[in-house]
Formats: sequence, structure tokens, C-alpha cells
Amino acid sequence: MTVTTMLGLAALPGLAPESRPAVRPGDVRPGVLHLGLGAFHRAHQAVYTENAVAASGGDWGIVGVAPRSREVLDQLRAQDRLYSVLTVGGEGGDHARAVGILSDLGHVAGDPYGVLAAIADPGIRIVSLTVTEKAYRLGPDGKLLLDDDLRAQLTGQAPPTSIPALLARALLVREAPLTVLCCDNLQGNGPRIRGMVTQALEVAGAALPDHVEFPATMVDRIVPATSADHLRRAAAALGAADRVPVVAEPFHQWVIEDRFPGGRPDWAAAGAIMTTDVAPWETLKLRALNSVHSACAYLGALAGCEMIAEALELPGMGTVLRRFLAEDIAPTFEPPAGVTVRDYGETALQRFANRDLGHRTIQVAMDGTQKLPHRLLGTIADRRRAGAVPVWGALVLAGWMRFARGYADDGSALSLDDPLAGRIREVLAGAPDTPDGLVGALLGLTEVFPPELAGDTGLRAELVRWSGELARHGAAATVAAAAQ
Ligand code: CS2
Repeated sequence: MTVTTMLGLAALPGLAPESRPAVRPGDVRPGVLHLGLGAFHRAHQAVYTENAVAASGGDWGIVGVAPRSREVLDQLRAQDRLYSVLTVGGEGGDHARAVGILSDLGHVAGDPYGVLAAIADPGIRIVSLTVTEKAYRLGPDGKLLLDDDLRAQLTGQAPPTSIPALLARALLVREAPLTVLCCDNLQGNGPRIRGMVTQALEVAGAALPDHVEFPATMVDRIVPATSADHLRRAAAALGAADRVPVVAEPFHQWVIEDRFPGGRPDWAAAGAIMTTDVAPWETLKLRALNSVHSACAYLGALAGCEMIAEALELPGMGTVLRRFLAEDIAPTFEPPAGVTVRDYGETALQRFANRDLGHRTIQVAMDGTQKLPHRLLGTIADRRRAGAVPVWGALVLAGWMRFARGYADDGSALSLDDPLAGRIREVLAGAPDTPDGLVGALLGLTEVFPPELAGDTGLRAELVRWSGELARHGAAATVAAAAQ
């Protein structure tokens, strides 16, 4: 079937009732400004917010701001700011629903001062962010990575195109209460962003005002990059062609620390968990889901698996991941009441096995230097402090190290998409291409490994052991043998 109708306001009456948006673009006045208009936001917070407004009302339309690329903005404008979410792998098959909560659009690269003014506008009461770990410009110690460019942005000598500069400079002029809601996978995301903004404001010559809050939050939904196949399936399920659909699994979860001085949408009505303590949820998700995802990504990519679901099917992979969860991860924290790491981990594995998602190993593998400190290194450090050798955590880290060399086990190239790719290539070029050389060189990246781990000889020996196995036998055989 070829779908010829394009998604837009005019197409809405023709959509099946369950595919129509719960609110129409422009019907709701803006109250949230979201930085990072990628697929994840559009499939997660935007849907929760639309459902909350549909259930309980409120001026909580979202101003969607893209940091760099303007392509998605042009496409959304051509569709009256409508897009659809295609849910795949659920019981009823593909399901598509249009979303109309975007009340306006903005572009940091094209109009940084316009975005600054919008953040300072008292009508906006929440600034939320999904800009990925690296955009916060924080080192492993939580210190702002200040270079000349960022200093110039913070002191007003250059346009505010970075996240620290946009937030800090808007707060210099803003008087109304504001909540900054970081929805990225960072351990302690609320306090961490608070620290970042405080440091950025100091450089700008000001102190953090007391009418701004930084609640912590845990966001969860697997949202892979949209493929050509997804585009076709979205059009078929929606009954209209969408240039920018997002694809997602049926599962979604949002846990939010309830501190919003300027008010908030009724997200609880949309299924979010509002709480006073997000930390146990955040640790659970980063350690028992994201690190396991990274395990599939690095070991899978080395073994030649294009997709996460394929990596999960490697002989022995399920056993290795379950032992990683039970022996290394579970002993390091107390999960939220009523949840066990074992059950949570099993659900995560089932979610990763969703083949319809077409989630590529290379997508999860990107930005390892930014992701691993939050999802894996805490587990490893906690186990070392307890006097244990985190055997499986070390295998995952060794998998990343081998992946960072840039080759799969069959010799084909693996692209290293990481803000520290240049540094990685530099340290590897200066080291012998041996397990010991690889581990020593990468542990020396002070931007990633705290001294406690970099200087840990027991950990290093375990990493060298696994790197040797991976070099000699490849990831598939290493995983299969380890599962015995
Ligand atoms: C993934 C996450 O790409 C990655 O690093 O582990 O994006 C993961 O899909 C989400 O956090 C799930 O909520």
C-alpha cells in the first residue's frame, strides 16, 4: 500500500481515532522548553507531557529546540509540528500515533539569542534536556571543562551555543522560578547539572539564584534511530506519510523528583512516578540496564552483530549477562522497594530481544568514554572497594577497549564515534598493539578513569586477561567459553 497523504493538520480527520494526537499543535500554550529535539525526547517526555495535558490540562506545550541540525525543524514545520511515534514489537503489532504537543520550535546554532530569550521568558517554567552526556562539558570529577570558547560564551564575548552558556546566561536575566530537568543518562543528573550551572555562573560573575531547581529524573524507553523500513511501517500504521517518525518499544518509564518551583504538567496522570528520591531508580537503570546494553553493543559489534537483538542470541551471551547482573551489579546497591535486580534485568533482556526495533550495536556503542563512567565504572569501583574482582564488568570494559581499536574480530572497520576518538587514537598509536599495551594506554585516559581505577593492578590484570582472550579467540568464542 502506498500512502500519499502527508502528515499535517489537514490529515488529522482522516486518521484512525487511536492514531490522532491527544492535543493539536498550537492549542496549548508553551510552558516547557526542551533542548535536544532528538528521537528520544519525542518518543518519551513529549508523549508523557501530551498525555498529561490531555488528562489534566495546563499550559504545558513544548518549545522543541534543536541544538545543531535544522533538518528535523524544517521537516516538522512542513508537517505543522506534528510527528508520529511508531511502537513496535508489542502484542498488537505496529501501532502509530501522532503527537501534537510541540507548540513552537527553536534552533540554537541558527538563533542562539532567540533561544536564550525563550529560556528567560517567564511563560517557560521548565527547561528540560536530552542533549547526551558530552554536551554538559563535565569531567569525571564533576568539574566544568572550561576552554577559551566556553569562557567567551559565558562572559558574553561569543554567542551562547553550548548548554552551560545557554543555561547560565538565561539565569543571569531571568527572575521567575524555573526548573531545569536533565533527562540524560547521567548518574545524579539533577545535582550534577546544578553543579555545572553553578560553575558556569561563577565564570559569568554571578551566583546560582535560589528560584531555580534541578530535580533528578530517570527516563527509560528504547528508541533506536529511524530506518527506511521504520519510515514505511510508520506510514502504513498511521495512514499518512511522516518524514520524521520516531520508533520505540512498548515499554516506557519515567521517575521524577517532585521539585518544580514554577509548577509542572500532571505527569503522574500519564503514568510517571513522582517521588522524593530518584537515586535508587537511577542507579538501577544505569547499572542494570544501560551497562548490559553496552555489553551487548561492544561484544556484539566485535563479533560482527549488526543489531543488539542479534548480539543477545550469541551462544552463551544470556548466561554471561545474567552472571554480570547477579555477581557484579546486584551486590553494589539497594534497588527501589518492590524491585529486584534479577527481575529488572530479565525484563531488560527481553526488551533488548525486540527484533522489530532494529537497534544497531554501533548506535549503543557510540560515546563510550562519556557513557561508561555513569553505567559501568561505578559498579567496578564498588566491587573493587569490597575486595572483589568484577569479572564480568571487566569483560565489558575490555570489550570497549578492543572496540576502541577500530576493528571487529573479522578485521572489518568499526567506526569510533566518540568525542575522545582523537585522544584514543593518539594513545593507542603510542602503545604496543598487545593486550597489555591496549589496557595500559586506555586506562591512562584521565578524562575517563579516576586514579582509583587507573592505578588498580588487580583490575588491570583482569582487563589484560580478557583482552588477551578477545584478541586470541574473538568475542563470540570468548563469550561462549566464559558461559561454560
Ligand atoms: C542506550 C540507551 O544508546 C545507549 O547508550 O543504552 O540509549 C538506552 O536505549 C536507553 O537509555 C533506554 O532507556
